[in-house]
Amino acid sequence: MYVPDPKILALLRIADSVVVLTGSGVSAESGIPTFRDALTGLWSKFDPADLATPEAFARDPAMVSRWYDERRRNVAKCTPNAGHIALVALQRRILAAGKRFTLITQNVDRLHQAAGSTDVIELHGTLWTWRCMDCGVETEERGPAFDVYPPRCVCGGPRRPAVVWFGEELPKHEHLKAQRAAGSCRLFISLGTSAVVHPAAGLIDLALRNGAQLLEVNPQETPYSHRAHWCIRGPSGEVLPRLMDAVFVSDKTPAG
Ligand code: BV8
Ligand code: ZN
Repeated sequence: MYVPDPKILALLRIADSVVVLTGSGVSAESGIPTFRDALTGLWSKFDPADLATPEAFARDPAMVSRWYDERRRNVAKCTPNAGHIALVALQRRILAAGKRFTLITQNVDRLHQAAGSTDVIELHGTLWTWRCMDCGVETEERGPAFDVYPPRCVCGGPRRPAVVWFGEELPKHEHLKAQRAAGSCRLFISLGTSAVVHPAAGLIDLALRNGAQLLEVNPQETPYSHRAHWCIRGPSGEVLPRLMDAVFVSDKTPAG
């Protein structure tokens, strides 16, 4: 049973600026395979990093768009888990105290928003939006499978998921906002990410360079574990609610 360290509880209470960076591990307990596990079943023979590229789409737009649409429809069946919900409580608590809270995600499933998180910085876009390769029109897709792959735009152009593929630049505005937050926070929480994809993982370096304390929540080690001030080895759906309870409950117990 995980017992929160009193020092991390104190920091969660006093930090005037908290940044959380999430990866696909935070959605694992909602039934969404992590990015590195994303290729199950018929996709298992592919490496996700090979499919999540403009080259793969150019080579086989039908297959790549089908993979993304299958992920979209799988996510549609999933709901936020206790870890997502604990992050909403953390954001509300910190904002209510007049302090700064920034949630940065590499995830493309929008489960943070579904749980109630606001002002989420999406570094890698989202599965729910599809963009025409010819005219650039973007549309939200919440329906059943497309009737043709790649799906076609009204202008006739092929449409792709509005995610950031390997080799593509992160959305400038989002990346800048994330860098500003990471570069000026007191506490940086790396949650459910293998922290190997850049430039997103570089935000952890930025936070450490600015003197932030680093908390890593992940069942596994990552390349940043040895630089973290605290590592909590466990699933976010279990760890976060306990952490929030410990911070909030002790806040509520009468002093003395
Ligand atoms: C770019 C969208 C250049 C698509 C994704 C240095 C600097 C800059 C770039 C690079 C660099 N070095 C290398 C690069 C190139 C590359 C890169 O980082 N490669 C890696 C593989 C080495 N980066 C890029 O290409 C980036 N673009 O650099 O452009 C440029 C510059 C200017 C002009 C033009 C071009 C773009 C990267 C974005 C790629 N798109 N996603 C899609 O989703 O299909 S990345 C993909 O990986 C997902 O977004 C995912 O979120 C992300 C990170 O993976 P994780 O989320 O961490 O998932 P993973 O499976 O790895 O790990 C899951 C973790 O959860 C594990 O640690 C596990 O232990 C943990 N876990 C499991 N269960 C739980 C849990 N944790 C908590 N609770 C649980 N229950
Ligand atoms: Zn079009």
